[in-house]
Amino acid sequence: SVLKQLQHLVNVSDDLSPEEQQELESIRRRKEELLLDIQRLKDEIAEVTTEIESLGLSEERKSMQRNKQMATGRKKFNMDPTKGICFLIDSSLLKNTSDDIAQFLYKGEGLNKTAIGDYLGERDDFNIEVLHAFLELHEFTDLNLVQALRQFLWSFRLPGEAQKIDRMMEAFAQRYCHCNPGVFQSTDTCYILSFAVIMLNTSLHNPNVKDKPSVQRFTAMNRGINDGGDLPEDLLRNLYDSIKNEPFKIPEDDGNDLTHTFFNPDREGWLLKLGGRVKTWKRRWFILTDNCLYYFEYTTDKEPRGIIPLENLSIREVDDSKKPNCFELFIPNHKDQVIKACKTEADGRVVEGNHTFYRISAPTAEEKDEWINSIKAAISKDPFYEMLAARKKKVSSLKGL
Ligand code: 4IP
Repeated sequence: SVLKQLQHLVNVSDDLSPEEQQELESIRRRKEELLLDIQRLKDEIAEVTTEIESLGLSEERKSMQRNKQMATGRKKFNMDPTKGICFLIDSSLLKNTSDDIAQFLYKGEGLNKTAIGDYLGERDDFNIEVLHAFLELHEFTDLNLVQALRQFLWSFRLPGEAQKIDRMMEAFAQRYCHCNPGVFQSTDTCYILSFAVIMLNTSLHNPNVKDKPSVQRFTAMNRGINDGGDLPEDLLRNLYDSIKNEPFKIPEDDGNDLTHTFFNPDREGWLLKLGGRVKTWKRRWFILTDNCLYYFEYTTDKEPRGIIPLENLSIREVDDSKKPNCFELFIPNHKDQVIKACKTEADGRVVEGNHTFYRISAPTAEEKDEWINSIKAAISKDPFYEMLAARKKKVSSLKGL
């Protein structure tokens, strides 16, 4: 409106009185000032707009850079969990607190579940702290043990090392008991039953395990584990049914998980065996299972001809002038002692064996190596069973109190 007024005055300026001329002049000045103000405002707006634009751009650039670093961190974590975590902390993408790291692992975005398992299983105090923080993110309230285990075992992959598994299952048992007070007498009970359930899963669903346990057997196997007392039969029956109906889903099964560790498939095959007293070579069907070597005359035989418990035995490769690919089972440092074993005589009697060593020949060098490795694995003390045995002992000793 000022401009309009001005225009009008300009049009009529010739007929103006000196006062009006003065007023006109002042209006002209105001107009110029106004135009200058407008220009200044426009400049300011332009400046701010550019600033906003450049700000947006650098934010975008920054977030792109962060994403890139995050991806690098994840890759590093998958290759070496500890290095990956250090990298993410150094890049300020992760706070150096057990809670923050636990959150990161629990979310697990782009992370390899084996690497998560390795990190959580480490013996370092800080890793143990993270493990407990990680478990606190799991909500087990009102879940039965199988449901809780399903959730837990899906969030990472159990490492193969016994001590790591022990720490993780211990932390699991503590968390489960904390969320469900009163279900078990102690965390040891929960720990032992968790293993029993994992082993049951394999027995029921691994095709290599021929002998499928019944619910009665499962219940019987878990007698007395509740600090000397029995767990309610309903509870055990429910767990059994749940596993039977739906096996555990275990992430990225590359053959190195807990179920495989516990249940290596049995080795079986034809081998030649040298007699004890009478040194004749006999072709026998051998089966390696339960830390014992069984041999049969025919693959279809129900009863073995002989059973060799592997406890206290050692194995070595040997050269034989008559047969290739030989190995021997023997008692270390007692070369003349008869190995504890049994065999069935031709008349059906079961008698003790006569061998101070068992010499065996495999059909190929490869099979010889495989047998040696499998037997060695069976002979060497199984840390998992030891670990479980220790718990069971602890629990049953409480019974005596
Ligand atoms: C037999 O030789 C067989 O080799 C037996 O093997 C063997 O028993 C006997 O050992 C040996 O005398 P003959 O058949 O020529 O009599 P298998 O039982 O597999 O047939 P082992 O203990 O090796 O099974 P001794 O120790 O009983 O002589």
